[in-house]
Amino acid sequence: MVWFFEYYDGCGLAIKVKKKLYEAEGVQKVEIYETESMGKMLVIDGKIQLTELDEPFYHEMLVHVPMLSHENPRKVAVIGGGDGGALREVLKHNVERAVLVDIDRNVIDLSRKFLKIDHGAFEDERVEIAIMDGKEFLRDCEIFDVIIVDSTDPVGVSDTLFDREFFELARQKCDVISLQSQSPLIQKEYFRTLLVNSAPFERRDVYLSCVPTYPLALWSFIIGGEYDFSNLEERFERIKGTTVHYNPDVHRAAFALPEWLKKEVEACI
Ligand code: AG3
Repeated sequence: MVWFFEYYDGCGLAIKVKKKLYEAEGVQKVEIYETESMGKMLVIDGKIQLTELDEPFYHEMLVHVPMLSHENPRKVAVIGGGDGGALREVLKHNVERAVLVDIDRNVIDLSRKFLKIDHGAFEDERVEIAIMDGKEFLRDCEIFDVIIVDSTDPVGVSDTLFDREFFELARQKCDVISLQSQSPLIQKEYFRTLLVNSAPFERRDVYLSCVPTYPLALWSFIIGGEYDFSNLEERFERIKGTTVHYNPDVHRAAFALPEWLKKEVEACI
C-alpha cells in the first residue's frame, strides 16, 4: 500500500504511507500508520484522527484555551481522546486529577503501544481512566473545573457526545467546557448541531485552528461556561516553553472569525 485516502464530500486528502503498524476491529476500526512525511498517523473508522506533524495544532488549542481561561483548573475530565494527546496537554497544568473517559479501550492500548504521543500521560499518578460512554459517565460523575471533549465525527459511537442531553449533563458538571466542533466549512451540519445543542452553556464562543490533516484544514472548537481571557499572559507562565503552537496571541486571534462564519454562528446561537 502506498497512499491512504480519506474522502470527504466531493474532495479528500491523500497521505503517502510507508507501512501499516497495526489494525484492530472492535468498538471501532483502529488503524495506525507510519507515513512518509507526517510521522505516525491514527485513523478511526477510516477517518484521520491525528498525525504527529500537526496534532499539536489541535490538541494544544483544544486544551490550553479552556485551561488558561479558568482561574485554577485542578480537576479535569477528557471525554474521548483515547490517543492521550489531550491528556498530555492537560498534565502540563497544575492539576490534581485528570479523568480520561473513552468508550474504546483499543484506542488507548494501541496508541500507548504504537503512537506514544501521550508522553507517559497514562502512567501519571494523577490520571484515572474510565472505559465507558461519555454521556453515561456524566450522569454520576463528580464536578470538574474543566471538561474537554475530544470526540471523533458524530457517526457511530460518538454521536451521544453531540446531543442536547449531553450538554445539559455537562453544564451541571463543570465551570468551563471545550469541544472540537468539526469543519465549519465542509461539515456544516455537524458544526451547526453542536452550536445549537451546546445551548445549556448560555455563554459560548467559537474559535479556530488550522489542522492540515482534518477536512479542509480549517477546524473549529467551542468554549462554553465561565471562561475569561483577562490574565492569559500571567497564566501562560505556568506552561511557557512546553508548547509548540499555543501562546496567548494565538489564543486571542483564534476567536477572530471571518464574516461568513460569524453569520453561521449568529444564526445558531
Ligand atoms: N478528533 C477530531 C478529528 C476529527 C477528524 N475528522 C475526520 N478526519 N473526518 C481528533 C481526536 C484526536 N485526539
